[in-house]
Amino acid sequence: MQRFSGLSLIRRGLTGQRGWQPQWRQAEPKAAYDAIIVGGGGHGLGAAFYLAKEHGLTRVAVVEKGWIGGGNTGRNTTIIRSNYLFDESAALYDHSVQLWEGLSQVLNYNVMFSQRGVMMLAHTVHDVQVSQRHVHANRANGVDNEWLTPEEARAICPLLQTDDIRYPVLGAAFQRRGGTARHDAVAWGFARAANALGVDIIENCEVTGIRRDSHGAACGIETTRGFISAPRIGVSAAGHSSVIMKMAGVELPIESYPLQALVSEPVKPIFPCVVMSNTIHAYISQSDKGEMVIGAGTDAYTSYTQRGGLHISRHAIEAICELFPMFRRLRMMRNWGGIVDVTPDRSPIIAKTPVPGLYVNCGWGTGGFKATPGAAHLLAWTIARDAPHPINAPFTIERFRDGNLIDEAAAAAVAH
Ligand code: FAD
Ligand code: PYC
Repeated sequence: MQRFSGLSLIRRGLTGQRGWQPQWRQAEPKAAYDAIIVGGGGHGLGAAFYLAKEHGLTRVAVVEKGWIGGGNTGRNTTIIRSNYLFDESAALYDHSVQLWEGLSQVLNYNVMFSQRGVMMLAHTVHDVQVSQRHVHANRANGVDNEWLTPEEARAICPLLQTDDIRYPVLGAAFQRRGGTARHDAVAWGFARAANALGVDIIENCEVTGIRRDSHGAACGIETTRGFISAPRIGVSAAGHSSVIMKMAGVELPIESYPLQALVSEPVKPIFPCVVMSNTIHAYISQSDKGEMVIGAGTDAYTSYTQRGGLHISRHAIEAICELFPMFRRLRMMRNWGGIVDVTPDRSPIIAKTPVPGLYVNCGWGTGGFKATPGAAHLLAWTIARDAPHPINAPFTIERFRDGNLIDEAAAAAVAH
């Protein structure tokens, strides 16, 4: 790692940072690797890192059609929590939260993981019952979550308006270990650490086909920069997962929708935690730069455009202004969208596929940022051992055929 004294930092800043070394090499594709990961988001970069670090596979390439972190990793509202209902999900998401807790140290890169707490509001009697069920199920699974009265919620988040509004707040579930992290830093930290272990990160290289050998096994990828062979291919391409898997003849039960977010002008630190409302489709936190980061729901129609309908973000802003009247005077700076990959039961797939040598990590929908280190860790395990880890064993493609669904619609938070 490069170290600079204060003075040398100032000198470098004033001279256009000449001499700073890139954090990862711009690798050229080689003819062959031991494993290829398709998709340079946090999940794909993380999987390459864990393949090298924990499984000794260093002839690994991450192939990204654009720039790393330019997909949903760099477009999301960074909410991290593990308060899902079912045992399988609690184990999966809490595995990830535990990895988040040590990630800056493991990567030697500050991913700015901030356990400021995630508050999920209940506005109706039905909301209260569902939320309390989650609190009880979480606690039975050793996942922290607690029920707050409106007064207790206001004590934690004083700007919250609980009464005299269209959807009064009847209480809230609060996971104190939940919070946020810096999205770009997660991609950059994994890229830098994977690169240091010998992984090739190949940007501006689109995968256009998956080649299978005479036995039907995956044996390489066609790309805009030529064919690259590998006996193990992991696809981690979020909204484009079904498109890529179709190249190998695998149909996924996934639909892709735009999901959008927006940020306000920066203001002084005023917002101590994350607040989400599933019922009125809005969620909000404050970034370390001071911007209020606000998220909306998905569009009603499938699409691959990285933007959403204006009425969807307007609805989210109306909800936020109702819950936090003070924010009516904030100016919004920009909005954007990402393409989220939604499964019928709102749970992900991290699994082997019917094609030998082909593995997939997808279906995270609106909620995969929180899972970044966990999904990456489990995908690497599954690729390296050609078998799932016990934590991801239930998250197969076949569960949709066999009926072993893990229905997390109520915990997925964003209506989709
Ligand atoms: P990505 O970061 O999208 O990486 C996939 C990569 O694959 C992309 O970089 C893409 O360019 C690449 N790719 C696609 N096709 C090809 C190809 N043919 N060849 C090569 N590369 C290809 N989750 C949460 O947990 N908390 C949140 O608060 C949250 N908020 C969200 C808000 C918004 C607005 C959005 C859009 C999503 C949100 N999510 C949230 C979901 C979360 O962002 C994603 O689930 C997660 O980031 C997925 O990470 P990934 O690495 O799998 O995907
Ligand atoms: O999964 O917590 C979540 C989430 C919040 C906003 C979008 N997804």
